[in-house]
Amino acid sequence: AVTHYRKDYSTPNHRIDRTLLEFDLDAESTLVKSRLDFSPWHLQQAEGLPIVLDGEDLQLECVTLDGKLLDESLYQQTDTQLIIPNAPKQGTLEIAVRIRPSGNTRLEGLYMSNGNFFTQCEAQGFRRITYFPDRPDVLSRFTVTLRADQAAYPVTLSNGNLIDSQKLPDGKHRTVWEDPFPKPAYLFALVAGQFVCQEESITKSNGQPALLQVWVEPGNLDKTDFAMQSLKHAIEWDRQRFGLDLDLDRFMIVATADFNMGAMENKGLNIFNTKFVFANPQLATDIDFENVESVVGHEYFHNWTGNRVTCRDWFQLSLKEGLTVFRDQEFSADMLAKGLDAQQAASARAVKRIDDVKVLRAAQFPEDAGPMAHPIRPDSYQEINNFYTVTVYEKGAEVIRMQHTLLGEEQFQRGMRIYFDRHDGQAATCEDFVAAMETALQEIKPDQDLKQFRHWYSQAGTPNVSASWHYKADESELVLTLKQSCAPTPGQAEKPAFHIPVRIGLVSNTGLDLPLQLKSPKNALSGDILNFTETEQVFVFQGVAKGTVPSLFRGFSAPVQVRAEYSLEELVFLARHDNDPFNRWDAGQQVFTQAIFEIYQSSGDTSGKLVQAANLMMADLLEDPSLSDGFRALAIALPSENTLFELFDGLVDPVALHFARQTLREYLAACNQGPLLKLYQARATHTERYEYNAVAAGKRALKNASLAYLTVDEPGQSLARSQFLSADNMTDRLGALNLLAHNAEDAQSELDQFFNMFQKEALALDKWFMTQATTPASHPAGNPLERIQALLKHPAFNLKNPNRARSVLAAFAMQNPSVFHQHTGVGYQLWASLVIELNAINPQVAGRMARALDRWSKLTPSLQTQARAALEKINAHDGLSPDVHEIISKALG
Ligand code: B3K
Ligand code: ZN
Repeated sequence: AVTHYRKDYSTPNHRIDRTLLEFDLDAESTLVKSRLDFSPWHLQQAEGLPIVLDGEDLQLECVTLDGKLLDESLYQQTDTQLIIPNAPKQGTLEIAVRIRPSGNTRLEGLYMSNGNFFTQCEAQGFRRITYFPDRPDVLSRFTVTLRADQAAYPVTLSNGNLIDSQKLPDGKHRTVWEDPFPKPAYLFALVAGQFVCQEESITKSNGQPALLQVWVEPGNLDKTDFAMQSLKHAIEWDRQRFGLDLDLDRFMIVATADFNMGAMENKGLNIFNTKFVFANPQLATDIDFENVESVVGHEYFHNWTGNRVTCRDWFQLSLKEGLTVFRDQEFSADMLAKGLDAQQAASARAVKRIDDVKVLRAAQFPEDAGPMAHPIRPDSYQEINNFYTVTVYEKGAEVIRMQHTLLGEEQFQRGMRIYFDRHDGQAATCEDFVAAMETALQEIKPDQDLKQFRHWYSQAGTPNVSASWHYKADESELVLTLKQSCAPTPGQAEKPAFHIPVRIGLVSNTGLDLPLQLKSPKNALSGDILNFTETEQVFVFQGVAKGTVPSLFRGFSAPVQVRAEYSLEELVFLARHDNDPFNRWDAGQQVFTQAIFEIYQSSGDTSGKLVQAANLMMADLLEDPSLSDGFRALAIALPSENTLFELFDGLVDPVALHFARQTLREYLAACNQGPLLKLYQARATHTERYEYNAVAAGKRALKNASLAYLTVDEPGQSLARSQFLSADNMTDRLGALNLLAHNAEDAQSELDQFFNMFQKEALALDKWFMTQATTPASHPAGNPLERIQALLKHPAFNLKNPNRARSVLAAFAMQNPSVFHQHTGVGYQLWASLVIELNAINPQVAGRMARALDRWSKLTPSLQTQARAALEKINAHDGLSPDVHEIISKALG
């Protein structure tokens, strides 16, 4: 396996100033002709440097240089490149290749989905379309001609503006597209086939109109309203909050059922997984609506952060991804808060923040602690597709958020303007971004810099922060000691201290925030942000009343694992009184976590003091009318099994952990049945029509969170059965179905009804598969693995479709720990054989699925033995893709 290193970056020899592409689209054999105008990268550069083009699985027809056909002695062709040695500094290259889209199951390059053509070029798919310098620092102006059969492929789209459209004699037609903006090849896209669109015209800030279109396969126009609305909101929001306007006359979104990822920000022609476009109340849950809005926003925001300024090389991926995730998170938060009063708005924002942090803790913290740990700006990779990770994306967003915290909104926006002034139209680096922010910071705080802050870009691993404090009654001082450390990660044994922004509050025993008066060190406090920069630091606060409890990392101000010396009483106090909703939620989660661990370590005993405290806290939460429904739904929900697995100090048996969590759930349900029922019923009897907004979604969330407790036994299960039947929306219907399928002895009739109702709706069927694939080991009818094996044989199952594959395989191996980790090892064996099967079909998706055992070294010894056997089975397979090979070999260490 070849490893690529960030330090090896060198500039290419040539620019490609213009790129003309011509496609004769045919499922079995598409002819791709290109005409590339090249010039020297450095003006002073010598003659005779080679032109280096990437290409894979291409059938080369001919190469012409400045009009002269090159015979084979004048170029070198390998499996991955076409090299023209001794090339002139400047000239025109013409290349013709043939490709076979119908055989492309990898879904990278040009492929077919349901008879239509799509492309996916990021990161390195363009090289599967034609020979080209397939690297993000080569920006070119593209003009694209598409020729296709008119009847089979009436709609043909590419990036930019439609400049010509004609019928051709032989039943074919032709369109010509010109993208006014230079772009790297990974932003190229084409789509061709049978589509219909919803469209709307808007007016840009400069008074010019722009056409917005959402294209889908016929029959799906009843699912596009919300995506269109989200797009308009995103455009408006980027204008308002970032001062960034749409730079195109035409902005298109096209949905496909076969897509490796969520969506792709190709210039002016975003291609989306249907999962992040389709939304109507019957088919999409509140979470789906939220995801559609955020992904539509995300791809749109890439138009500036990603496309106008792109990445110099793929090690800089977080430059666009971390920043764009930060932007989409802020967009969603602003949308959720829109139109609410101040208190409701704060609560809606907190709910969004909690949701985002849950993802980070459940998925990114394990990544940072496992064999794939990497800095948000990696130093090396074998397969770049494996580095579209929660670290690069979500931790990357946290690193941007910390800069936002340190600078404040106004200076952060100033930093954004500096960034665009310096780098618009360029391929930039993470360093360029931080340098722009540093300039903005120093405009207001000339004595500060981001030197130490840059460690967040270069160092992997989640920092551990331990916090302890004592009160000096005589001086009315609270002395807070913070210590930070970061465990070794692959290739990084020791790490200098991080610059960690700690948003802090001091909560007095009456529940009020005290004013912050920092005595020492001088200047470490800015507003409510403590700058924590040393391995160990002591902070002394003055004027502190007795009984005051510090609230640390409010709003999750840094992506760290905190161990604070709270007593149980203090945690319960914060869960009741912290004025920061994030920390209030977090304190409660810590109480639940400790209670579950207490049960886990006592083999099921619920009489311990942590369980008792959790129960009292639960009773309080259920009765507290001052909390919003959305917040309360999160506050009463137990931490996920993946989060608990990570938090436990020592080796874990996920099956026993599941049962411990289940025991607490049953105990809390039994003790609080009355209030739970009251909460449920107050929200179940409403009759208003479904609407997606923070308040309505919060209400449904609390209703379903209450039902989740109530369904531990029959009376609650009857409620779920009637909710399933009477639901007028997918949130309530699927919520009930999930609970029945996971808890009731028999949910076959509901599962059958759901199947019959939605058998023509692929995304709803994915949910049907997923519900069953996540049935836990505690299910009363026993052995859910048999059900999963049956799902794999179901006529509607299809490993080639990534959404369907994920709905069973990822659901079972990553979201169903008690079945996946069953002690016999059969779960691991099933996973291994599916990864091997998928490896041959779609290496990129197989690479994702291959990560299910990343954290196997945290399993109990006998499970480790089973896990190793499964990993070795995959490793021994002939013909492993680089994607799967990298993951498995790193896991085996
Ligand atoms: N930029 C795309 C990522 C596609 C990568 C495929 N290997 C999605 C996004 O972050 O918007
Ligand atoms: Zn992105």
